Amino acid sequence: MKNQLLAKLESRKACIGVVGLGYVGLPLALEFAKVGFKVIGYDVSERIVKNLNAGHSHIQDVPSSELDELVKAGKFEATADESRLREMDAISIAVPTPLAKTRDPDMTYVIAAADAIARNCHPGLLIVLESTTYPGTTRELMQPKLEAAGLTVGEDVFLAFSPERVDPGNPKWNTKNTPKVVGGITPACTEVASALYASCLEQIVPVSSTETAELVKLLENTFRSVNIGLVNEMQIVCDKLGVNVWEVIDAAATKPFGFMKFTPGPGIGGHCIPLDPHYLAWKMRTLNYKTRFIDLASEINSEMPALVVERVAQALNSDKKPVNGSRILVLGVAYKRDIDDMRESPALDVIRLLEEQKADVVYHDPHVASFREDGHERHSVELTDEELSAADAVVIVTDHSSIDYQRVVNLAKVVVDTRNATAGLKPGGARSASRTRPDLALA
Ligand code: SAJ
Repeated sequence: MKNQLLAKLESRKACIGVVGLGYVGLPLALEFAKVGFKVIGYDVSERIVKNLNAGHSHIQDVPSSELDELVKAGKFEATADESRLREMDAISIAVPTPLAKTRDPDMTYVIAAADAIARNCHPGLLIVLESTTYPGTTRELMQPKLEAAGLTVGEDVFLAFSPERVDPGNPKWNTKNTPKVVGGITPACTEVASALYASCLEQIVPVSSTETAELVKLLENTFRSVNIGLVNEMQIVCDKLGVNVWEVIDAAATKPFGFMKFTPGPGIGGHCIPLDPHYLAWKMRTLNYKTRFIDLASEINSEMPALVVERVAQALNSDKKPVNGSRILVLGVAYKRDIDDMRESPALDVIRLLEEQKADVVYHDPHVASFREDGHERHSVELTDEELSAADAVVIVTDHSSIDYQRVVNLAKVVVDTRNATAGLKPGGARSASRTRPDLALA
């Protein structure tokens, strides 16, 4: 079976399947199609399937022109028909793995995909799970389903894990040139999974097991969460000592070795960093081990929005204004600069906390025209001179590059800058409360 599959991959005669056509699955599907494979993308959304087959891409990194060309060439087609899985020789699964409100893994989508594949699997099939998940998922959740279908993993079918490393909008690193870690249930699984990705990706990094590959991803993103937590704590330390944390970090970053720059902020957002470490924490809890770094970083990072609101209250206080009834303009609500993604954005917490104190909150974000939260729609206000000068405080939560921060400083009464976006600007009319202690605020 292994040699037959390797030959099909080598000759590009294999039919490749991708389950889940989002920001991970669609770019991956097209990389396979571009090297000559027939690719079938499976997604449960009929709307996405219809649009893709019409050549319309819903993913920012996939131009519709490229998609349309591959659809017309008969190299890529999308389907919502589960029975089409039967035609596939190799399947990569890239479905969401969100966390439930209780911070427990929500494996609904992975289980649905695994069950669909188990209903349609056949000897000679390779399955690779890409979704970020707790260590052990591939072996404990996926393998039994294949064996229940009467197939032996490593002989009849092949099973591996390969973490997705897609950073949407990254101008330098993309699906093709980002090294791809691959770990199989057996060496034969690792071999065929590596051959699958080697057909279209530049660098393959085989590892000895699925747990190893699952942990690689969790280490990568826990590393970020912990280091962001560290610099957020440095923000608190510097505020109490009246030191500018940004100056400390920039000077530390001149160390040419043994240091990596992270920057403090209003908290962490996105669908990776705030969530991925909790997959590891959850698994270790089942083994009666408390992953203290993960828990502490998460604790510090999630208390940052409240600290931002405290800085706003102190800034208003120095103008003898209560938060209650003050007009606050939140500048930038996406979870990081120059994107439109709101998932887990700390701006949502900042707005909620301010409104709990009865502030009158509006927002401006050039990338987010509107968003729904707690059941009601909010719309970005135009960044007019009136809007800027009418606000009792302007809070920079996300530092989009397209904003003229000198204009903000000139017109606003007070600016709370959580991203150091106003560093080095000429002091305008605003007093910048870039520290917890406004008496130490820069003029
Ligand atoms: N953040 C900070 N300080 C920092 C870095 C980030 O406060 O020094 C905040 C951001 O504002 C954001 C959150 O943390 O709210 C996450 O930022 P991120 O730069 O980690 O961006 P993400 O969530 O898009 O993370 C993705 C991840 N990619 C994958 O999981 C494949 C991550 O592993 C990448 O390292 C990251 O992109 C990247 O480097 O851009």
